[in-house]
Amino acid sequence: MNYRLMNKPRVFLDEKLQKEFDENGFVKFQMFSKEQVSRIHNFYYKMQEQHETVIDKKKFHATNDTDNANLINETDNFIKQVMFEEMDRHFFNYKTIAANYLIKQSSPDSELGPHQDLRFVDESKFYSLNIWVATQPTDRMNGGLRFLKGSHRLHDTIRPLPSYPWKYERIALQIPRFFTDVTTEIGECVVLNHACIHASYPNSSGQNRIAAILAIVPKEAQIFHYFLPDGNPQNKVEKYAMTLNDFINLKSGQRPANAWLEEIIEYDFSQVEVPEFMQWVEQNKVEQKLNKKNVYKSIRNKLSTIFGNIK
Ligand SMILES: O=C(O)CCC(=O)C(=O)O
Repeated sequence: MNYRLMNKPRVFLDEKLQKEFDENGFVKFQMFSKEQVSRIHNFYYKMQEQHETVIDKKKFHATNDTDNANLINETDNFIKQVMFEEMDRHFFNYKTIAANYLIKQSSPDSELGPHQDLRFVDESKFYSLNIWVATQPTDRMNGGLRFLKGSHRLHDTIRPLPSYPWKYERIALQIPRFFTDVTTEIGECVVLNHACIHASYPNSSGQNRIAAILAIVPKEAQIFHYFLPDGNPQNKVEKYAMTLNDFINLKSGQRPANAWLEEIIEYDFSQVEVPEFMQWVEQNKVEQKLNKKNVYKSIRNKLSTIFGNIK
């Protein structure tokens, strides 16, 4: 088995899934049973009251946003317990970060615009990813996911908190017309590279949309939290080496209390402009076509081996 793909350690057992993930920045497949999904669903409702302390402020929120260390810890344990029943059938050489619920209330304000997730690892050598599973089928009516295919390869970006000077802010309005929508059925998960630009539709279904996520990284990757104070003084990003406990106790907007400050990085947050983005879009289209051709070729070759020459 080829352990490294695109010079980064692989985590998928299935080479086809790994390839699609590497090329597109996301991949969807059936991972959970209905029964597992309904356990994830029911646990959310058991903890609903503690969870929904932030819903007046945020129509989309994660368990972490509650700043409730007990709830964050219990949720993390529960989601991991269910997901671990399936993890080793699909992934290897990984370690987990945190698990969360992502709640999207039915509201026009629940839309998530184009963004990249936080950076957890040195992305020149590794990637980090979310396993995302919703507890009901999803589509554009109830907060379905959307992706800019291949965008994890566009730039090596640092995405710090609480200040988040996003490198793609100036082109954010251009992005949605190039999105690929991903619908899901019960038990299907979407695995997404944290560096891939993605978004989700507002939920207009009249019911909460509940999803669970688990963040994982290749086993040998050191996990970091990138902190940039509000006001973004001189683009000086503090890079902290983190344990899971540091994440559980991390308070929004604050430095991790006990984590080791590994280095201070002066990162260039200068913006990607429209012409550069459009050039990338064109080039990416060509690459996607080539990839499709190569997939077709390899299927042809396999069939030829089985059935003799195919015209
Ligand atoms: O659940 C959603 O609607 C968005 C998910 C997302 O952005 C993520 O998992 O990074």
